[in-house]
Amino acid sequence: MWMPLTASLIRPLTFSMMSFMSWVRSFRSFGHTPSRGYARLRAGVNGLPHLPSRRFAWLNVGYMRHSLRFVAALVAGLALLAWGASVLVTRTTRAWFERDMVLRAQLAVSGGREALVSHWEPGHEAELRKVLVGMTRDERVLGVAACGADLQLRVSTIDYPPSLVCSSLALGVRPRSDAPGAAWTTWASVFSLPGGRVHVTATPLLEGDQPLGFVVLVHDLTFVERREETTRRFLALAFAFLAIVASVFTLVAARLSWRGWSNELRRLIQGGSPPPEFRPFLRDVRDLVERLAAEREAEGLGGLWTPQRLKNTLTRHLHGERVVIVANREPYVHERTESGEVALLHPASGLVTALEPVMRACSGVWVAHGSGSADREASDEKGRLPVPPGEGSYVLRRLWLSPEEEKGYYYGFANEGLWPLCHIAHTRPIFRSEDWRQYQAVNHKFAEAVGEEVGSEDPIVLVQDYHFALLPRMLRERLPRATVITFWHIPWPNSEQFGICPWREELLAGLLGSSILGFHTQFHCNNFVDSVDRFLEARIDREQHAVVHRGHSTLVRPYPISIEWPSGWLGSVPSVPECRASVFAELGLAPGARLGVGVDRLDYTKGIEERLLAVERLLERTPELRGRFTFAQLAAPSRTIIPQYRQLDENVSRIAARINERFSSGRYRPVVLLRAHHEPPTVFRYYRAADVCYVSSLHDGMNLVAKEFIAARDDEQGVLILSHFTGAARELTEALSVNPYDLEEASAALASALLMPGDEQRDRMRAMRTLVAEFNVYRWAGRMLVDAARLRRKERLSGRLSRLLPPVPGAPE
Ligand code: ADQ
Repeated sequence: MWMPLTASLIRPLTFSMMSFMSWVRSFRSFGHTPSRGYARLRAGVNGLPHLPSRRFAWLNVGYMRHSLRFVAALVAGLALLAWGASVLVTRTTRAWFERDMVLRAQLAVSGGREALVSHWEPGHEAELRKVLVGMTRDERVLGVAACGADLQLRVSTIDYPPSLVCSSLALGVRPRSDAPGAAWTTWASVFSLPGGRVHVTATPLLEGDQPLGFVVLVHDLTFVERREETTRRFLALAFAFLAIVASVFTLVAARLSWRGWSNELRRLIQGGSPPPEFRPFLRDVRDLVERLAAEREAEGLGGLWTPQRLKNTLTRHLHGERVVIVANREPYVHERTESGEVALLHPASGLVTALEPVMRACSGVWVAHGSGSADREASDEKGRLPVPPGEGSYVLRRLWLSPEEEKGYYYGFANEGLWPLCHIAHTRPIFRSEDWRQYQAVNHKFAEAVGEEVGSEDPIVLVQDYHFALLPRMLRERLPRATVITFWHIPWPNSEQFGICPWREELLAGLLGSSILGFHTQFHCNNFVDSVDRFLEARIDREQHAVVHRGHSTLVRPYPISIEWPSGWLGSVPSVPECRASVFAELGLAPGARLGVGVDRLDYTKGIEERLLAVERLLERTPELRGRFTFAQLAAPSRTIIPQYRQLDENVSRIAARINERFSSGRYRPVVLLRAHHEPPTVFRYYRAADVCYVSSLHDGMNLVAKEFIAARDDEQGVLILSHFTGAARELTEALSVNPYDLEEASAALASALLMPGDEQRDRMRAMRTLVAEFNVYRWAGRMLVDAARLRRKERLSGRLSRLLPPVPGAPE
């Protein structure tokens, strides 16, 4: 695998590694979203043609910088050492000198003792001075004095400093005034005099036991200081020399080993075999090369991901393999209206919003439950029809479910069990064994339908969402060589919460039939892996982000979903001023009024009650907005046969009515509840008309309404208020982020949004538009398909290898 890597691949690789490292550094230091960091990494990879022409030129710059850093550290260390050594040497030599001076003084006094004693008596001053002068023959002795037992100066030489008086020196020599001669001791000290520092020794002069007085010898200390200075200078020079020699030797040695290392690397690039110490490093490099090469190839010429680019990726990596999507919701619903006509509807579903453009780009088959009242009439006897109508980019295969199946599988197990289990919205999950039976049966039914639609033994099947947790394993058993990519569109709870599901092991095992299992965030991946760890016998490979269960490996990765860019619906809506005018006319708003919007399925996870309560709080605390601010809530009825959803519908209506009762005046109503399914052009018209869009989910895997609002605002105006508890909040950091439960915070955010200057709105909107444009749904699908392609290549290679290897005796066939 390694051998065919050419120099031209390694050079970009090394540069990419640098980009990667700088990305990691900047990512760490700014604590930014991975997506931004990733964009910067990509920018580094795309900039490859501008590589410096000299091989490893950047390494030399880096090498120099490292060398300088090393030399600076070495010199600083040695300087510190030199300073410490000089302090130590100075102290030691000074102590030696002082001890030496005391000995010399004692020697001088004991040598001249006889002469001193014989001339000590008064009247012999001239002779005594001569003796003292004799003692000053040593040039370092500045002066000598003889002090009597009465502590008065007897005689001194001419240079003896007058400030050194006998009575004060006696304090050191004679411990007490009545001390006997035996108690008198030699005493020494250093004094600072105007002429410099001197060393003074006072030595007692005794006759028998009788003290006659003491002799004071004053030594000049300047010569000691001169010697100390010389020693210090010598030490500094010696250490400087050492620093230079050590630096040169180390740098030369490092240079030689670096050259050896890079020669070895070069040899490897040219096809040599790696020495053992290189192998772990090479494994990492090879992984990185493969990943970057796949990414670069997938990205083609760079720039935005488009349908064409996704198509190219599919052709290049998966040889145009037919993609089969399995989702409960169909992208087009045929409904018979009250007037008897058949209407074509686009369902209110984040999954459909994201996947439909992908399917248009990839072709293939979308297998879904045919839920529309006129669906059967619109499809052939197998439930197939080409879509989008008039375009026919792919095939929709509808599956018919009986009312019992729909009740048990969809409303029961999926929406009364798994949906509340996975969302922290304080609604209890309900698990009924009859629902579970239907869930198993319907998953089975879909597995059979997929079997009919795939065109080969190793198809690519994209399984969507919590309705099909068992399907991946069923497909694996039916089509062992299939690549099954499962995407879980809602959060995955922590293992403790997940553990309350009576069929937790079956669900986990079912999902682990996938080749790749995707979630919106790393956090949800971690929760899933923790659940596996807790409830299944499986091996978790944290390095590869994979789970190996019953001998099959599943990659568990985050793929944050997005929307198509630019949005196809923008073509069917008028300009922003026209949208605003038409929406204002529909709602009966005055021209200067301010408008907020919310767009959701009527679902308790979306925080619609909290949103309306925040509007109420806003009007309470900001009376000047009464009569001027209107909040329009587009709410598509959803899962209405489930009691909690009916209850939510009632609550929302009640809260809206109360707010309207409190703050209405004349024709003004602060809350407009548009409880209906609206076709995308209407939804986009509202997005474009609004001053603010408030997404207040209590828990949401991603939330595509937030991204749609951004896509709709090509005028770069409008403010997005986004709940912390959405996956989108991790990417859209320029939105006003709120805790929807905190009504004070949420109402304050609404007030700030309405006051936000146009420039700031533009800056925030522009940043978010750049991000959504880059991280659009084609990129989301492209990344999963490229990962799938890599997996298929690996499996094919290992399959080929196992066919080539001789069978192991005794091993099972
Ligand atoms: P949903 O829960 O459906 O998706 P979301 O991602 O917000 O939530 O998508 C809702 C879609 O429905 C949007 O395209 C929106 O325009 C549309 N819609 C909402 N109200 C409507 C109305 N009244 N009329 C018409 N259309 C309406 C699930 C997860 C999300 C995840 C998506 C995609 O719950 O967390 O973002 O899947 O993975």
